Amino acid sequence: MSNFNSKDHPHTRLNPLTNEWILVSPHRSKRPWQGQVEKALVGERPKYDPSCYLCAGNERAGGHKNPDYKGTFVFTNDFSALLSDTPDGGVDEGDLFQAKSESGICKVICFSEDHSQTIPEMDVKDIRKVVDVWCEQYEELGRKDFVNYVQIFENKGVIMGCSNPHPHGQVWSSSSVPVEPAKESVAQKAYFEKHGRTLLGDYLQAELEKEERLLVQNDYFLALIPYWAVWPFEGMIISKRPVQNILQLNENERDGLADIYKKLTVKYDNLFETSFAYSAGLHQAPTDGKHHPEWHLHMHFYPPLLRSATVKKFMVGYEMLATPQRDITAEQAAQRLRDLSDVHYKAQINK
Ligand code: H2U
Ligand code: ZN
Repeated sequence: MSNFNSKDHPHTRLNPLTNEWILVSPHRSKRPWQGQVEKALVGERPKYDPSCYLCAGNERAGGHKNPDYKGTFVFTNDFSALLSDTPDGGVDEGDLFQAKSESGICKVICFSEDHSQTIPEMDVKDIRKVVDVWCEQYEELGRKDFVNYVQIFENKGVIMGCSNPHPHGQVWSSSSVPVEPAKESVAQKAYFEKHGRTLLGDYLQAELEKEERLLVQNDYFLALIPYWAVWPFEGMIISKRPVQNILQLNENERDGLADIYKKLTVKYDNLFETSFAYSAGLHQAPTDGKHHPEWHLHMHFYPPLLRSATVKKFMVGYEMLATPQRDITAEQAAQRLRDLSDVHYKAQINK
């Protein structure tokens, strides 16, 4: 009989969404940590910042002026990485030099006119407006002939390269399906063809039974640390109903998405009592005009913090050259987040 147990012994785990493996080294998390557990000393932000390019009424690059908006506000990125009028063509010089023209549209979404807010501090009814904008953008951009994928995401926090604390996210739409969703497309299609059910539908059911990686849930969505998580507190939100994209969500499910987005990010902020940085984004079916029954709507959260408000995990060395590696297991990380209050730490202080 094998003495192996995944709580103590080094092992690799499969990410079935990408068909890639990660390395888990649980024995290493037992080594002592002598660093401080610091809280980030960040002052309160004003509700309006005259120097912020996302605040209502202010000027952006190129002389554009934001309207006096309330709630959400969407504009085309003034420094778009993709352009809608790229000429067709590319480079085709044998196996070694390949390039393809790429078109697309990039937008910025302000989540609120209130410069001081973040998702975990916003009311669910206001986050719902963000979900509605995501739906509008997926529909409007996805409808265009040259757009085959719509990537909605949020970069939060300076350590994630976010340029501005004003609550905002982005949408980049492109003519090709980008690398990460393309890998997930292949894996989900293979699973659906084999089982006749979505990969994430089956995964969600299994995790509901196992319980050890669950974080929070409501009637329509579940948030968990995936079995194959790479980042210490990596999270995933999965829709309980196997929908292919956000447009298929009904009114209650849209509210449910806003609710779980807040619930998960409140847990995150409470972990180190800091505004928890991450890159997060939706993954959903390509907008290539084809039917995608294999696709199952979900959202990834990739937060870099490891031990405190200032100590992050570095994806360097072995991770860059060989395989992504983690010390604390997904189960330990989930337990820590589960044990935290569901009330935002700032709201607890103000009570
Ligand atoms: P971050 O989410 O990474 O902070 O990016 C904000 C985007 O805002 C960034 O892509 C755009 C940048 O190009 N931007 C404008 O469109 N107009 C501006 O005046 C400044 C920044
Ligand atoms: Zn602002």
